[in-house]
Amino acid sequence: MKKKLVSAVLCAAMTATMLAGCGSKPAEAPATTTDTKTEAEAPAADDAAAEAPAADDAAADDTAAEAPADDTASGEVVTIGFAQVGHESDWRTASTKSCQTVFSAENGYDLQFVDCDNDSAKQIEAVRGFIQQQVDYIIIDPIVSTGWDTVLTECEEAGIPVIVIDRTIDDSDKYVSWVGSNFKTEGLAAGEWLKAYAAAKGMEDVNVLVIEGSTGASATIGRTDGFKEIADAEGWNIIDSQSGDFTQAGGQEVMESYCKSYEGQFNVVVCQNDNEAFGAMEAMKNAGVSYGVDGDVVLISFDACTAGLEEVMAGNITADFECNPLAAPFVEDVIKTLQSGGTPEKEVFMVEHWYVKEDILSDITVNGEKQELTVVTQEIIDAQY
Ligand code: GYE
Repeated sequence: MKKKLVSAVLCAAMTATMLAGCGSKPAEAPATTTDTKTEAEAPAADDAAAEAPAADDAAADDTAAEAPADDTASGEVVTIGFAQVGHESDWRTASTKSCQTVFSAENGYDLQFVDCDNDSAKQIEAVRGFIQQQVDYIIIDPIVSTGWDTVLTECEEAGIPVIVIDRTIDDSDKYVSWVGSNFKTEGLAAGEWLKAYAAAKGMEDVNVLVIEGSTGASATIGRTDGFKEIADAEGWNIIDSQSGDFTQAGGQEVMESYCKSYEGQFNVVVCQNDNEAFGAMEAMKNAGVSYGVDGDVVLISFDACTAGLEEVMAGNITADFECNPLAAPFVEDVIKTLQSGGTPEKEVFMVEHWYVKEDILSDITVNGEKQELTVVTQEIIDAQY
């Protein structure tokens, strides 16, 4: 089915849901904008332990807001094709689970899920397959940020709205909404944190090795650019920067070669996701390099999924910059807005926190805005995805 009448009451309730936040930290509203991109919201000042019982509140909101997508009168089910990046990381697993949970049969959806295995050609084919199946909506998490205009034009011609999640599409605007994170802000935050940390610890030289994510992914581009902006301004030495493809094996392989090539020359390792950090930790351990809060090497990571936060709490990852994968409730809001004939927000930004173990710094300034650092607790880990 393509169009459905939804009551004004539902419409209002959906707006409430949109503003209610999502997942394990639903009390916080994501930033939204209808025109240009804005920076992600500052992390909440209080830590998760101090937050109101957010999950329960949101669950209540959701219940109030959610009429099942299944039109019970007609028995119609909303069919969604989801072209997912792959299965490379803990973050990806959480993202897939979020979509499968929200777009379940019980909720009135038929979710056609394709794991594109990090293969851009396969992802374009998946989208074409969804067009052939005449699904109602297509969700794309773009493996790479370019090469999209032709297939998005095909979606448009077929009258199928496309919703982009997580990574951005940078060479076409033929999609109705994007829900995700500001990756450049994440990279800037990592840089600003390192700047403040290096000053607090009296680090004289900052010699950095970067393990990038997958080449061409907007998450990689944004985190690299953001961190580099601060590194350049501070005159840090970025010794090398290579892709670990967002995997543990990739992170380990790159770090093994770094340990051989740059023995004794580095004191900071930046991994662009937790899984790469786990691999880098293994490589450093094997090479006899100490890392983390008591080690010789400052280890920075991104994502802050459960296992990543456990390593922060253990003191192995020095700082972890969150990327929230629980976009699906917001995608559902977009779909419900479309169902009711409304115009959804063009961009919805997820809310994120910056996690550390030590409490020597309480905040950093990112894009001229004060942002709190959150000291990881077991309670936070238990609530994380
Ligand atoms: O950081 C990484 C995943 O696109 C933000 O992709 C996502 C990234 C995430 O593989 O773990």
